[in-house]
Amino acid sequence: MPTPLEKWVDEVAGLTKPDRVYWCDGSEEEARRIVEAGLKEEKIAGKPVFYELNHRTYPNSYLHRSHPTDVARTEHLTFVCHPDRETAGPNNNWMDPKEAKEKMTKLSDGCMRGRTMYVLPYMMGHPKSPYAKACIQLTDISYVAVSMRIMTRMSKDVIAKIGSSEDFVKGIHSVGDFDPNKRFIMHFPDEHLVWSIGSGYGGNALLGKKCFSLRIASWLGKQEGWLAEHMVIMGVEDPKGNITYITAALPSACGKTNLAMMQSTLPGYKVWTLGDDIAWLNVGPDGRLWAINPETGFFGVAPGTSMKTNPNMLKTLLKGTFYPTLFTNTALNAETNEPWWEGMDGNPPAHLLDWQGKKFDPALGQKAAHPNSRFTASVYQCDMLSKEFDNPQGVPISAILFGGRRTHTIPLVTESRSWTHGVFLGARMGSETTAAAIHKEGVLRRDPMAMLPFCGYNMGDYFRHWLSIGRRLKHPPKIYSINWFRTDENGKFMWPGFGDNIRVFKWIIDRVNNSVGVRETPIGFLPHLSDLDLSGLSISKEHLERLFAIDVHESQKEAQDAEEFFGKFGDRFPTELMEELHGLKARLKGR
Ligand code: OXD
Ligand code: MN
Repeated sequence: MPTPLEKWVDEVAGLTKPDRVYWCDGSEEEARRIVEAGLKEEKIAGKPVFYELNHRTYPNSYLHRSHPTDVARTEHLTFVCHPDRETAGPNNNWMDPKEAKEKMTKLSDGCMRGRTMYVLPYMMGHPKSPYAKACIQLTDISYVAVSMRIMTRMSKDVIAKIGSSEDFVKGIHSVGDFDPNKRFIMHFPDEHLVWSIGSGYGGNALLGKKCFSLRIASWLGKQEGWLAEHMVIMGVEDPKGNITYITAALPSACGKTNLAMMQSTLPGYKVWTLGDDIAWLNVGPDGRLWAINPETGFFGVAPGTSMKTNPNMLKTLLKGTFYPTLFTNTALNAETNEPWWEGMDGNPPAHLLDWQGKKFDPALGQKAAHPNSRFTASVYQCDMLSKEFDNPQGVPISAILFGGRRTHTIPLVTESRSWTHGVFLGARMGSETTAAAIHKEGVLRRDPMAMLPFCGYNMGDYFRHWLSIGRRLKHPPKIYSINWFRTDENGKFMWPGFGDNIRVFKWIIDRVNNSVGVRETPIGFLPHLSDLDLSGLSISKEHLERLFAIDVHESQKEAQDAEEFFGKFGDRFPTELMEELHGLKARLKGR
């Protein structure tokens, strides 16, 4: 009698018609064989899936060049298929599940012909965590199979764990023919199923990541009483050796990976990394909020990663273990066979191939590495990995940070007045678009809790869920708004950022320990400037004051804009947060 898992794999193979079905065991030897298939047999638009890099300097590292039309997440082709549109909410594209299944069945007929279907068994979360989920992804490309082995706990034990149960998370993935017109990423939250075709790019194709661990998991969390969040998890050790655990939500392109691996500039303070992208948060029996990172890898943006911005990431990439390290759409130094990207230390090499493998000509004014080029590396290669990383319970969280790229209005750090006010600060979060993005520069996009593209249900309900979690916490973390990106009249950043952000963390830890006070302002609690440790930093008093300045007119405009955004969620937007908004407006008016 076949198990439900075997039956499902047979059914998908019957539809997609691969030449071979291969069940992965997650071993090192197997990873080498799959890389080999990507080097020699499998092709993307006639070219190999992997190129071997210089293993003397970049041990066990490979370059992947994606299909040129397939370089980023495609939000407009991403659908959340709840039975009704209202449950998906205004924050998601919606399709009726039946219609979506019919569409995907048609597109998938024979889509794996000539290819191998890899069956990938993996856990999101430590297998001993009660929050861990057993998952199976089917894919027809070695790049995804190898990436998933880095990003998740992949092992044949997961097949044994699933046994004859029907309870496992399903992912069906095929690169199809990479046709952007036949590219869809469909989520079926009630079936714990993600079905993706036409793309091999990370967020569209590594289905354990954004698709399951955020979109579907946020829906599971809503039903089961926990939160799946787009957050960094880090431990900050003080000079006495006490470690405070903190999570931070920032939209894409605001430096989450750099923050997670911050190299402290304050003597005696040290950061320990637990995750750079996803946090699952639950209310522990002790009434505190606990966090686990369900992933085991970093899938970070390469351009801008340097010894100045993130020395620890570079060290991680160069470490080399039996997990391969992958570089996707970076440029290549043709002389040394090493990856290269804009913002790396040193001058551009003389003989450079661009991300598509063509000879790079700087005169053309284009970038050599794709702006969204990536590295994929195991967390176990990171020297600053927290010793609690594999603790199935996770770590207790003392502070939650909500940030974004805001050149005006938002102070360097603001403490919320309460949990509800903190949820309000998260809900009004936004970030200004950068020149690197396709959007107009400097346009503010609201992105509540950095979850707008990743919340798998109506965000009005999501805000309510955050409030209900707060009611269950006996010892809630303090919530902060942070902003490293305020600029002066010449457009120059006023705060040095990077390793100096530790100074803000030190103040937050002092607040958690009740060792410093605050100033009450209309927008929340601000530090007494003398409580900030600025030793070794040359920053004038006037400059510092401007980092915390509240312009009443700008703040009123900000509140107005947030109100318009909240209006999109209609009746589902919680009254408690509307009251926070009205309270803010009244305080700004001086009433
Ligand atoms: C990511 C993203 O790739 O947030 O992590 O876009
Ligand atoms: Mn992310």
